[in-house]
Amino acid sequence: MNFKTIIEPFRIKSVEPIRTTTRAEREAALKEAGYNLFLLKAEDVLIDLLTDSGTGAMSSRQWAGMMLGDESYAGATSFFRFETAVQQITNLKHIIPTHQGRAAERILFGSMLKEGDIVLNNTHFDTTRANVEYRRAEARDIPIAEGRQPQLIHPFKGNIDLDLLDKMLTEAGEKIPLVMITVTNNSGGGQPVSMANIRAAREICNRHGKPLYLDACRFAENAWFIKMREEGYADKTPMEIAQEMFSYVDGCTMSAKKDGLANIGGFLALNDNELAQRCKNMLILTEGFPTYGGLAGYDLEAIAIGLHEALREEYLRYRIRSVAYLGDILTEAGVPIVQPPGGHAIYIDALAMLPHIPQSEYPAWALSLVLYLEGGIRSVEIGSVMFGRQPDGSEKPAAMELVRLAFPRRVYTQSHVDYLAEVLLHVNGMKEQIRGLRLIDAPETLRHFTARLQPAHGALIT
Ligand code: P70
Repeated sequence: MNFKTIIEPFRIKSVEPIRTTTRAEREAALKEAGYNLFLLKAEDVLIDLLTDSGTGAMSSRQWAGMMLGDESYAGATSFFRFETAVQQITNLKHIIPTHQGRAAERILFGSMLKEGDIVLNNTHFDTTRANVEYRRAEARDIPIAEGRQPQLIHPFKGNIDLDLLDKMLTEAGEKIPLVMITVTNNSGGGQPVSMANIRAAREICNRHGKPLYLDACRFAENAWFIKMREEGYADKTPMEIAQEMFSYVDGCTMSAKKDGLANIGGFLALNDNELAQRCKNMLILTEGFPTYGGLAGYDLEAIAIGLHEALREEYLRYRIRSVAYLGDILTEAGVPIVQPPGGHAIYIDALAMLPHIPQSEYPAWALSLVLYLEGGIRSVEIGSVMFGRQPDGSEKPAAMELVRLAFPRRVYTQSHVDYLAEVLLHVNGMKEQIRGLRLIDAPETLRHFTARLQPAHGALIT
């Protein structure tokens, strides 16, 4: 039988209550949090779409696997199970566990970059950019032009601009120690990168003698989009597609909090023996011995199992469909979102929705606050609070002003999504009343996490 309803491919064994608050309580909580959703107490949030990172529900098999965690300091069985699981997918030689993705970034960039270098990437995400800049190097984004037009439909909007890649490697090759591709492209709407694009980037890097790395956080979702959209892949399994993706790269950084389906963890994987040795030395200095890298043995077990669960077809079909389901309702109602819907999130195009708020007053940030105020929903701004501050201290508006509604994996059901849609349509109906904000206190790097803001015109809603 071919029934068309796509169901959550799991049943629920353990539940966690969520708490409804009143609008007055949320208003007070927002004020208390300096108009920054990162500074709220999670118990004051009804539906938490701040991030899909570390917020997924682990399977009964993962929890069972955790009991097998071997907590030996060195040479733990759990490490070898983890290493085998990662190698089966990536076929990379050195697998270095880290406590999360940004630790892998710091170690890789700390071993490869010097002041004045440039890293090319389809689009760096926040911590990746910050870790490049921390080395006094430049993080340069070169997505295809289509990737910066929210409403435009294109199957692989995450692609890296191959002409620019070749041109930059020709003109400034000596300053570029590595090239990265982020799958899926998080800052650009959770958009996938095609196999053809990765393969072509590999060829270009070969011609210039440069290593190519994947920021692989959402590799399984990317593999699913390739299966669905790219010619020649419909009959391949997500595992086979992922294996081919990794076959083109010299290494990867990974946050296992995404497609590792774990609550914590990550890794750096690479082929170069000498570089791996330097990275391991740095790992020992700040993370831990190379067979645990800052994780417990049981975390390694959870990741080993999670990476493979994330590649299951019925899971990926449900995952991508449940995000698209919200996208369809919003599109139908005329709410401007990044098209087509991404793999892990829906991104609302706040510039299009709130044209009356200038970028200097952070329209996407304002919209994310109103979603919380009206419906208890926590999202995240991907706009000029996150990306507006330049390394020299100047301000430059971000390429897009987006509100990301990220879906934790296997956590919310269809009725949660229906509720979300209702709140979003309500907020869309009052959009003219939403007003912008100004920053009153912000750190120099990664300011979105801790900045405090204030309504620029007396109130958020007038
Ligand atoms: C997210 C989180 C993490 C991330 C990523 C890519 C493409 C590396 C990392 C770092 C971060 C975040 C953003 C807003 C709110 C909460 C959290 N992305 N590369 O949600 O990995 O976090 O393990 O150090 O997306 O997208 P890690």
